Amino acid sequence: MSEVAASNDLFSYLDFAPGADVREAGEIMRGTGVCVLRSVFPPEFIDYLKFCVSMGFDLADARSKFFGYTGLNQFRADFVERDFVLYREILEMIAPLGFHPHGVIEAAVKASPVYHAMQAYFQTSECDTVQQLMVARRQRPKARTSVLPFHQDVANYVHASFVNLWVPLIACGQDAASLELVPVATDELLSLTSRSDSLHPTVEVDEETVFSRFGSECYRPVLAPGDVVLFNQHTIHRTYMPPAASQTRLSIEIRMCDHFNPTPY
Ligand SMILES: O=C(O)CCC(=O)C(=O)O
Ligand SMILES: [Fe+2]
Repeated sequence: MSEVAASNDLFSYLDFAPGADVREAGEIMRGTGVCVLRSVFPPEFIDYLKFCVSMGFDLADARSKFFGYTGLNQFRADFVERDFVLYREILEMIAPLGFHPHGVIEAAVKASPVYHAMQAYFQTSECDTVQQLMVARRQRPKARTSVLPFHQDVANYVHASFVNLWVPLIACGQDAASLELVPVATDELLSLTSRSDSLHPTVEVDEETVFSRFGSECYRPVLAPGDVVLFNQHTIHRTYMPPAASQTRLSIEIRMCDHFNPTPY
């Protein structure tokens, strides 16, 4: 059995098949900080998102190359090629082309079982998407700098309380990068690395700190487009790059909060 399959067996209690009681998933998440819901978004929705996200990256890359070519790059440091694009930037780039995905995303989330899991997790009747906290990500197999080390999303957004609906737009965990998550709920903000060579010094938590506090059994879900990983602002996680990865992974992070207890962002 492969290492990843073994890891999936160990964490089958976090893995909810289509038709499972997703309210239970939301409640389990209160104890583990993470769960996976299978096949919750239809292929048409995933295709639409993939199209919007790919277009966002294509435009960002073209812009970056163009400014490099004109020499204007020196004045436009924000146009360097990146492996994440803020969701709001994607909206700005593609709105002039007639694409307005936000209504589609809100409607798809509200019509999916994910929404019931969110209601159970937040113990609320209504949840909202938080556009400012949403990001699309591209993980190329050879790119090293965008592989995120262990972190908690709250490090970037102190005081915020949200759930990340991490939506893979291609199959991941074998041929493309997935996530590695520590299935232990905590509301502690862990201390950041003191390593001077960290590529992500504003979020990185040392692996030794994580393993000594929580053990080294991490959940590395193998995911299909349409599945969603749910985890909260304190959940410890990092990019998992399978040794055989050859595909570029695209994903979108839809972040949601309790409508009656909104995040300050
Ligand atoms: O996609 C990844 O590899 C990391 C994503 C992440 O850290 C997040 O969604 O908060
Ligand atoms: Fe994160």
